[in-house]
Amino acid sequence: MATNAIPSVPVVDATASVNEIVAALKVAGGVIIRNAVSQEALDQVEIDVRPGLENDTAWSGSFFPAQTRRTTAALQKSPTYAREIVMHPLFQGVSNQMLTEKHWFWAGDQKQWAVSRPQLSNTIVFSIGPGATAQPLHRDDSIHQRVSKAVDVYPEGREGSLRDSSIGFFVAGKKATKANGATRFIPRSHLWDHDAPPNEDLCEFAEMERGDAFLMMASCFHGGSANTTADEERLIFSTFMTKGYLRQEENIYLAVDLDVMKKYPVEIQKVAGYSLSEPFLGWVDSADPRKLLDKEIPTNTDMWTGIEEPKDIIAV
Ligand SMILES: O=C(O)CCC(=O)C(=O)O
Ligand SMILES: [Fe+2]
Repeated sequence: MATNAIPSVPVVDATASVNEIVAALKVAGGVIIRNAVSQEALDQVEIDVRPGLENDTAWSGSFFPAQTRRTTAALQKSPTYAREIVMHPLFQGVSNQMLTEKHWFWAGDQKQWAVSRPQLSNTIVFSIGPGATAQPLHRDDSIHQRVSKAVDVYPEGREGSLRDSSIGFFVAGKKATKANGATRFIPRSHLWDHDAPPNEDLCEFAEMERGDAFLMMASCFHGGSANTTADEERLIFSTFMTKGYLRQEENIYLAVDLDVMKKYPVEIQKVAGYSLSEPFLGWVDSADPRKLLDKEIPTNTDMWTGIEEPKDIIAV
């Protein structure tokens, strides 16, 4: 594994294309997007989530410092978070390109195509206060039991689409600096072997202005850093998308009330997990699970038609 010539964190503007960001992610494993989310949207999200942060208590284990407060289930608390962060076009575009899978299988003498589109995995707001110690460097893909093999370059085609389970999108709700504990990560560690241990010396800091975002493959080593300031809160809106056939990290079906989910547009309902991973994964009453939100969804009929190859789906 080549560890020389490590690129520092690639930085793009919010006008960058999905293809540009995917290309940078394949090389470095993480990309900063400047001005990803508007200041007005962040103002509203902060109003929506602040009560949840204020009600949280200190973590008593070792994964989070005692000075960190969290609040989850953003779809329950903030339609603005759902619209402006979860559904951010670059986050969704990159996730669709890197996490969608398709395959075909025999049904008698016919080839049938099935597509599994990504879904939301979790939403967590982190408020990390002064005095917080550094989180251990870790890979978030261990929640899905991932054990990676070392590669020099991110594989193309189906092998590439199988490599990563999830992608994270960390939006800065306040300025994130090295001093106040910005997320540090090891560029290119998404290409490493499972056995290779993290090394603090190789870390880069995702320093961000309010509204910037850090997009990261879940196989990258990273962690929140120490907040050594006297009075600065680091506020991060953290969201992950995962593959359509893996279990969501946050149990969104239980965390978000059906009545709240019903009010969202269909595209947000589908991303939240109310959709089938083709051919048959996730049904309710033998039908697309959106039947719980929309009585018009039919039952007792094929849930998908897999006759044509979906050519629009680009494997990474
Ligand atoms: O605090 C951060 O910036 C990252 C948090 C994190 O990586 C985690 O909780 O898994
Ligand atoms: Fe993490």
